[in-house]
Amino acid sequence: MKKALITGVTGQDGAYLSRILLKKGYKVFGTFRRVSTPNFWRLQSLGIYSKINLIPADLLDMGSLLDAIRVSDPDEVYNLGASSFVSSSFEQSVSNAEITGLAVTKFLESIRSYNSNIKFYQASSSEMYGNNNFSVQSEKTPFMPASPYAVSKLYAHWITDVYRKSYKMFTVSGILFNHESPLRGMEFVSRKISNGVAEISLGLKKELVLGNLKSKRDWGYAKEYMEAVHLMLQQDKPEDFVISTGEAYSVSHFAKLAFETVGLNWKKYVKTDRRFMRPSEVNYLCGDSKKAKTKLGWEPKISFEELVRMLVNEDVKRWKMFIDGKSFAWDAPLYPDEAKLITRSHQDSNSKRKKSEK
Ligand code: NDP
Ligand code: GDR
Repeated sequence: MKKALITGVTGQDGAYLSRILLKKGYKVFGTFRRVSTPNFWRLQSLGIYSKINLIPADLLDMGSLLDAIRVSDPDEVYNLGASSFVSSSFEQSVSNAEITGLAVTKFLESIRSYNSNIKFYQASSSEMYGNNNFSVQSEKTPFMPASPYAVSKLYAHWITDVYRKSYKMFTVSGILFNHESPLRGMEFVSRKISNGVAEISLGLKKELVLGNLKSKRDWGYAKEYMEAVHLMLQQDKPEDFVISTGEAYSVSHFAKLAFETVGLNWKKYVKTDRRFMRPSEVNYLCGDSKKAKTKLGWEPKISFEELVRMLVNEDVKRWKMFIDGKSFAWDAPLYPDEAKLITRSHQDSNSKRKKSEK
């Protein structure tokens, strides 16, 4: 029986990847951080919580990573753990660099000293391309990161490459473009929109406040993307792959389709506020995943329209269950109101507003 160790098992991708590996007969180990309130709702909602062998570990703590490797003795390691919200990397740039970037060297060192035959997957990101002016981005496109998160991911990406070349280890990075699902965190624009649309359609909320409506992203379905991730570690040779749909749409188009799903006109409900704009924005990302199609036999199946409808319908279903008093291990009621959070971006936008009023 193959054994896999996943960091970030409590996150969106960790949950889907775990389910794929369990179905394939793997013994799955997942690391989790001790937090004051347990956050296993994604694993619970996929019905796999009891099947995961949980190991407490923190990417900031090398000893705990080494222990996790020793305890699980894995054939494959998937490093999905990261501080993954781009906006908050502007406010917590140092911890982001340590968790998302430097931790990867600690992990690779731990693997090298325990057993350098372990295969390692690093969750790289399309954010690394930043604003590079290429109409599509492939494995060969130069990187131009535009956020502390993207810089940290780029460090992790290159150190993974260095360990592959220097020590002949099987280390690969998947450069994944945005991928969403009903298990997506609600700070991300996809779920923020689908959840907001669900609440508005049920009369629970009157408006949806967003940031930059013009930026374009290449959005796919997380479950399919995790299938590609597994395939990357089954190749004969370690290689990096872009995973994307090849289609980019604006945030406003996402909102339009989401409101149409419940028969509403988005223009009546969507407002914008500078507090949700970033100090530096990536305007356009669109991936070329031809290499994945050729070598992994992978291509996306779900269309953008189907993805948007899936998210909205699932959020409507969850809110209806909530209204009916049915309990379900889901996230929305647990999130603090974003508009009440005091962040640096909020203060910056307030001071810009005050200056412009003078
Ligand atoms: P999530 O934010 O849903 O999950 C992130 C995971 O990382 C959580 O399990 C979180 O644990 C864990 N984590 C955070 N900090 C630490 C830490 N200090 N030590 C250990 N674990 C930690 O992200 P996704 O599932 O969406 O993404 C998975 C990976 O893929 C991330 O690395 C992300 O940056 C990358 N990625 C994601 C893309 C996407 O569109 N989803 C696209 C490209 C790359 P906890 O629950 O305790 O917070
Ligand atoms: P992203 O995802 O930054 O691409 O990173 P996010 O959904 O946060 O933003 C996508 C685009 O939407 C714009 N936007 C808003 N974003 C949020 N979160 N909230 C808003 O109100 C809002 N209004 C407009 C953003 O400015 C941006 O242009 C995701 C994460 O999963 C990363 O971890 C991953 O590496 C990349 O995708 C690929």
